[in-house]
Amino acid sequence: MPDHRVVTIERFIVEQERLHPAATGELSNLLYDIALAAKIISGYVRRAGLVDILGSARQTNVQGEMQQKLDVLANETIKHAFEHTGRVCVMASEEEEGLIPTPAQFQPGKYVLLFDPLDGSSNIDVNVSIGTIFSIHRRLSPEGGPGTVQDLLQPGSKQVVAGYIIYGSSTIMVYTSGDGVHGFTLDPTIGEFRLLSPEIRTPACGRYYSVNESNYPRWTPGYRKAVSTLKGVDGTGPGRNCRYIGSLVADFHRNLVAGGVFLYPADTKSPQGKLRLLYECAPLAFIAEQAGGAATDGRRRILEVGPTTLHQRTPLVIGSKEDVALVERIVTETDGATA
Ligand code: FBP
Repeated sequence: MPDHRVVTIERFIVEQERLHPAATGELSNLLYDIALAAKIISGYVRRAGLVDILGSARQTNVQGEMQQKLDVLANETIKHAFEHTGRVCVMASEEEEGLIPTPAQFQPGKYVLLFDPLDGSSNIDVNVSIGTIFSIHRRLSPEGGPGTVQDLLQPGSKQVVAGYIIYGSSTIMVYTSGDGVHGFTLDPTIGEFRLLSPEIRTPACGRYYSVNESNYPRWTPGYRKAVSTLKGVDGTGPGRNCRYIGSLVADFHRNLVAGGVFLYPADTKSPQGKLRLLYECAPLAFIAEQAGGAATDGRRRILEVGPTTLHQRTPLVIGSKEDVALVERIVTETDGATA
């Protein structure tokens, strides 16, 4: 007998809102907007090989990377889903250089949205899981007027909501609003996100480590030693299994659920690290900590890093608490307390 008790994301959000008597419902509506954008992008990804949306868009983004058609489509889908709602005053995307203002004909709202429209771009054309990452803050500037860069450049500790969507064997959405981490799966038979993983907790010590080891020659001695320890080749403990998909959201999600640590250290090619603080690292750090895990840049909590530019990069060590602490201890002992 199938379980008839379906908890959709809409119902779950309403129930969460009841926990906050002062809530106006605007944040709930923002989460509905994200779920809608996720369903639209999921539809594109599912049909990617069948319609002409694979391959390069023949233009580069602010990072100097060649944009994929799906990058552009996902970026436009998210902007369109939010610009008219009256809930956000300004947005920023990993794919765009400057801030994205709310069009003049729409009322600017009290929230700020930052997003990576399609994470794992290098995996789009080879049918490997990709995703969307989002982060929501309250505006700092006076209500009613346009949002500003200062509204966007807030430390991760000020996030009110953060989450990601994975377009993989199924489409899942995982988010936190500061009351734990909850996972939903898109049920194609009803077109709704269903609550299947409430209260996700990540094991304190994991069985996986995830890192692009081809960068090993460019790492500091500290990171070389830390990864050797994770592999168990320095005899200090049992080795963990290596898993690296090359899509941050997919690597992060596996480690969140099964336990493990993901690392993208700074190296001689990317001295500030590769991953973006505002669109990738801060939102996942909020989720990791809410699930009992941790996230650092090798020395500091990612959530304490104060952003100074929209496309700032940072080293990242994220996942199971004890594994992150182990890497941080080895890196600071070997390379010193300051980068
Ligand atoms: P984008 O695809 O959003 O640019 O993200 C960067 C990313 O693809 C991450 O998803 C992933 O963890 C990393 O870069 C892979 O980098 P590399 O190919 O150097 O291992």
